[in-house]
Amino acid sequence: MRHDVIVIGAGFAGLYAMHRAVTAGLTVLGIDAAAGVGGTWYWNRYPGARCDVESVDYSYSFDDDLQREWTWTERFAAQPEILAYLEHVADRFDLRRHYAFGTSVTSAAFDADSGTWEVHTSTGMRHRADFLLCATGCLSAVNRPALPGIEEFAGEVYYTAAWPDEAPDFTGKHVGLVGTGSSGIQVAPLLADSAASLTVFQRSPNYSVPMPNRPWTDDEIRRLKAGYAERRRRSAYAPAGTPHTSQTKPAAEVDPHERAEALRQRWSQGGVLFSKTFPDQLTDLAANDVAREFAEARIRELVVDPVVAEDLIPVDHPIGTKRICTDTGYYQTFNRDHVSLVNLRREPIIGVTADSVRTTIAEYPCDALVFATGFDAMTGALTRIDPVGPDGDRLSHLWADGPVTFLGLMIPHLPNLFSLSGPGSPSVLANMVLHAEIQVDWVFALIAAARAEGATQVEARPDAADAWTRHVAEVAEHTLFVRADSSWYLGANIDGKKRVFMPYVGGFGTYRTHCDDVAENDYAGLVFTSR
Ligand code: N01
Repeated sequence: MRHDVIVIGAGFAGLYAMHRAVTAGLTVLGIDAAAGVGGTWYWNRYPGARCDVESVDYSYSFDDDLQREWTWTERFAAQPEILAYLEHVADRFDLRRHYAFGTSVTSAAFDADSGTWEVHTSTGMRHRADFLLCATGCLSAVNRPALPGIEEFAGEVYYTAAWPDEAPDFTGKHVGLVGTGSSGIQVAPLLADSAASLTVFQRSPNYSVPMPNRPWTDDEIRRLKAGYAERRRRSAYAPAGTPHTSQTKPAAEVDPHERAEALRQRWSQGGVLFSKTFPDQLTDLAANDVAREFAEARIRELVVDPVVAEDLIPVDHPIGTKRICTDTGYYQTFNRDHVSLVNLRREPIIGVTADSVRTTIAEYPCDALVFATGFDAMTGALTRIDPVGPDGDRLSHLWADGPVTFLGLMIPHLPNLFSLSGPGSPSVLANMVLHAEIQVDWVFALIAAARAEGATQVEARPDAADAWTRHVAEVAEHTLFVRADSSWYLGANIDGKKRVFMPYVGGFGTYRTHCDDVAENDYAGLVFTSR
């Protein structure tokens, strides 16, 4: 059957795209590999999974009634509550009936004769649509490292990014945790609570700020709801899509006492805000050092064993240039007698046996292995589908030297295809929910404009995409982000992946202005054609 639109994904971006398609009166099919809605919040149901952006900001703004009706219970919502919210949204706007769940898209190709995308699925179905909206997520293609001997391991194996529905029981078990990014740092304290022993295998340490989570009081909720319109107004063109701003003065211009106070305040506010205490913190190494030294002093305070504390302090990146983590008692977990840290930079893993992980120095018995090893981020979900354009151009070839996009949304040679939250957009550096809303609104305005003109095909001009991609790289070059050697922002966590800084660091508000300008200038940079 031919649809106007196919939406791949039922996470924040996919559900909103579905809602926009339905309200625009378009015929639409949604496809998602999961058994239900939720996207990343469906799969990442590991204990401790929580958002590091405040719940009242990390939620849709498009419907006032939805905003008024839904009441977040905590400042930083946990995965079950975020999933319940997305299920509520799906029901409230009757979105589920448009989806094929439990279905993966295996390939997609643009058929020049009919001017449609033809999508093949894991269930053997073929679907066609004029427009293909890929809300496939920037952190959804799971990285499953092929440790030598892993197939011999006789114990249980889990991935935080594909956690089973039925919670595993680690009581009395010797658990090995591989990976110390945001997911590993969140899950470690909870694994330690039930396991007989926890061994954390750390390749690269990360900086983490404690999450000062607490329930919202009734009074706060009343005031938050009353002030929602203003809160959203302040977020609309803000650097990160939240109402928070940084100190206005560069770190060096603030006297040392005031500087320490600003850092203390940001540290106690929690979340990712610490990496933006000063406006120059991510562009000037001296300013970054001030914040970095503050954070490192906190790690040394929290961890009793000074050798372990030093191992937990990053050595390969300025603070904030890899996603800063947010934890609940992570560092203190290493003060527990049954928890140990293995520094893989000193003793790399050489193999896995039936019941242990072996490094160059020792053998660590494990009954269960938990991999919190991240994702083939930003590009992986889409290159695994590998869409093919009308002239036979495959995405994996088009992006062999790094992703090339126009506004992080469109890809030359792949007409009528939109990559939501993809490379070249601020996505992972901003409030993902408002980001999804602005991109989806832009896409539907473009579809309406194309149809109003009688155009059947819209495509990014190669020179416009090259210019945007150069701009994305140039903005990143002026920051410290490019110095983070092991960052997934650069694709450095995946063997063989071209190292290119993928997100747009120019800020959410600036990005939005670029998108507005293109739309207001008759979609300069795009080619409209009719068949
Ligand atoms: O993944 P990661 P994540 N052997 O890539 C290690 C968002 N998120 O799922 O750095 C040994 O950050 C790898 O080591 P290295 C957030 O944006 C948000 O934790 O490559 N180790 C690293 O330590 C976040 O940034 C929230 O040297 C291996 C870890 O595995 C993003 O998702 C919560 C290895 C992977 O860390 C990704 O976070 C969770 C190997 N072969 C996630 N391969 C919140 O909102 C990889 N590693 C709070």
